[in-house]
Amino acid sequence: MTCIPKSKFHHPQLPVNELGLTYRDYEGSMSTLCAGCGHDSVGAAVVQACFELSLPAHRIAKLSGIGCSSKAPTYFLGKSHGFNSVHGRMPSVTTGANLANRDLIYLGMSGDGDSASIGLGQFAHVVRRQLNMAYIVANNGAYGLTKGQASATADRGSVMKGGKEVTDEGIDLVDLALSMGATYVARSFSGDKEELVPLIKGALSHQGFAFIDVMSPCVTFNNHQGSTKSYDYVREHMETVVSADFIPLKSEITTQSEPGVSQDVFMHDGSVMRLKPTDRNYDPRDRNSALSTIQQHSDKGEILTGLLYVDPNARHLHENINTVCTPLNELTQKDLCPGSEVLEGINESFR
Ligand SMILES: Cc1ncc(C[n+]2csc(CCOP(=O)(O)OP(=O)(O)O)c2C)c(N)n1
Ligand code: SF4
Repeated sequence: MTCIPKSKFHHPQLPVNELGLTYRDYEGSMSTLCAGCGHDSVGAAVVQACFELSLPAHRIAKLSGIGCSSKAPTYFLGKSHGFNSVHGRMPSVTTGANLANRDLIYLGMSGDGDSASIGLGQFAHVVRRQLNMAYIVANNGAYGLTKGQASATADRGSVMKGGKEVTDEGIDLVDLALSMGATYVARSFSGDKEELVPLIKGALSHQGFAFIDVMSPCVTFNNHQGSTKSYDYVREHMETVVSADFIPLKSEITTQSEPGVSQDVFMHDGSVMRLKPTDRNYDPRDRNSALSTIQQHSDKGEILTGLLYVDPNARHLHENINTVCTPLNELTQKDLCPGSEVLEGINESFR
């Protein structure tokens, strides 16, 4: 419970990162989610990723909408900036914050209801604007917080807890993110920390819009037989097409990528995603082939996981609209209002 404070004590020999911080320093309040909820594992993976990247807490801003998934940021990165916004409106709040201060690392945490139902319009536009952020959806195919109604990602033909079959086509957010121009797209499972942590590290380091759809089962309302978002179903149907390892810029690359087995993709900031496609014909730098492969697998009821698409030459909103490198919130009155003479000159140039 959040009213029960977490103990600040930890084992004196816990490993520390480059900042001298332990994993515990990246945790948040005590979780109030149901025991076994996938969202807590997603939070733990975020903590692990930020610890391993040695990110200073004050450089991260975590934003969310409404839902159990959107509550989850309270339980990680307790020393970072945080904003719990309105249902489905996290993207526009993040856009405003990012435009005002481009120097922070933006982490959006959302649910499938938050992003694919009420927030679908906001989701589509934040992708096409290529906001520089990592956007995680903890996807359980249901509205957990309001007691288990089907969300827009629930698959057609799957059965909800009350016994009703879903009759509408489900929305695949990975598909949508790819079509709208996301430059880093991955899918994973809350129960697979080994796969998820490097994907989150890559997303936080990506200079562009990074999206991760995490299958994150709701143990209370959508973990029964007939659900396609339960722990059992996801475990039985997931197939990793490209496993990724993240090598930060500062680290020495000690081994060579093996030709035909793995490939190194150099990101904007010099860090490296080392990719191992399980299917030799799958190229995670080819958007069209990613789209068709995901579709083919989804038709067979399979869930393709791993880093599905990456554009190492990605651009983001600030580059597209050519803003100054200084964060806008640091500009002074003098920078913003250079005086009547300069204004006269600008007006003159339009005559
Ligand atoms: C504008 C508005 N409409 C509806 C709600 C009610 N509501 C709260 S959370 C939620 C759905 C949450 O589902 P999801 O985003 O999938 O998160 P989960 O709880 O499953 O993690 C709804 C419909 C609300 N809070 N605000
Ligand atoms: S209701 Fe579902 S989504 Fe919400 S905390 Fe419980 S298990 Fe998680």
